[in-house]
Amino acid sequence: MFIKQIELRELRMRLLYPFETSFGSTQDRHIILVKVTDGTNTGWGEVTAAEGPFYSYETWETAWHVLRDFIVPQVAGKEIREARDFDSLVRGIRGHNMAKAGLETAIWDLEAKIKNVPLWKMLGGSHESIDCGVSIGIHPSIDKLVAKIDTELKAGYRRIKIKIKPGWDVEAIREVRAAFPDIGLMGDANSAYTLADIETFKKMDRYNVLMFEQPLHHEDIIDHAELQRHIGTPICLDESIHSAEDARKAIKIGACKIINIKLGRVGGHREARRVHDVCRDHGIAVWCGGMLESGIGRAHNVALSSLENFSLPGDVSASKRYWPEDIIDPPVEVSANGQITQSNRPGIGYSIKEDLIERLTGRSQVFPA
Ligand code: OSB
Ligand code: MG
Repeated sequence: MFIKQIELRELRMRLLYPFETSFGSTQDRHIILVKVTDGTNTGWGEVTAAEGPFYSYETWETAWHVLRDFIVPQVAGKEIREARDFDSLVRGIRGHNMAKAGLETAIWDLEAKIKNVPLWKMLGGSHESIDCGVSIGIHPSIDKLVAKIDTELKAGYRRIKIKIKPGWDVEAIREVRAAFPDIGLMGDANSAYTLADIETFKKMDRYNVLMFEQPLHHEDIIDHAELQRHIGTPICLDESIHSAEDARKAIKIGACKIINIKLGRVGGHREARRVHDVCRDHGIAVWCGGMLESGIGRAHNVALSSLENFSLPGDVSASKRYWPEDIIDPPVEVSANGQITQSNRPGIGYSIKEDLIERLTGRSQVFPA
């Protein structure tokens, strides 16, 4: 596979609604797209870094810098056997997994298009349709949160995740559970707590919650293992897991019973699959996380979720929950029973609306120039 040309584009896209987590609120997104071609076929990937260094240290601006100055020069003009060989070209660059994943996932799409197979099949996936959940941000009141959950349940979603933070936790969980006694419910703290908050988790432990996602520090596994010993509700790690090695160690010390896999956080499809395999081998369930992606990142998440051990509903939901108009055609759609069906077209399986992308583009750069 000859990596003839790589194009970076920075898009500005406004979410339909602001999304609030324990680390802040976002609505105006900057999305970096990566387009890669061998001269005949084209692959697309998305950088999932956010506007500021709050979920992780990466931002769309650091990703642009690291792609332009370090990652792209290692890859443009090179011949690689398979997408999985991308790793060997960028091994010397530490961290910046979201920047790497933008290009890595584009190369997977390109390889699948060259081979004329759907990406999910090339990845070795088996789920022809995937179960979908939603992630619901912090709301101005519990009544508004309950109303939002009601809407999402009526749309068919199979699992509800609410964001929690100190002051928006025990009561929110208790009231949501009272309003919906039987739903699959979970809370995501995005690292808002410390071990001093064990009592808060013991209180929330009573409401039959599926899991608490990343309750403690974004780089911790030790304290998570201690918290897990005090509560029955499974802990799911998000921020702390950047590789299959991280997953192996977290599992070994009992820091989690579930792992959320995000392509950006782990650096792309190859490492995502390795995390998946480590978890499968240890009986740890995984699900696919989301980063408020455009349709391109979303399509990659749908394909990834086809792997066998993605056995819990992910944060992979319909395009129309996020965007007035998505940049792929058709948009990602969720059926009335809360599922997305895999496309059987080559690569990510969706058409790219290049005219719309052009209109949304703030800046772009082509390599080699
Ligand atoms: O922690 O899973 C998270 C969004 C941005 C940053 C971090 C997270 C999230 C979400 C949203 O929960 C998932 C989505 O709907 O894309
Ligand atoms: Mg999370």
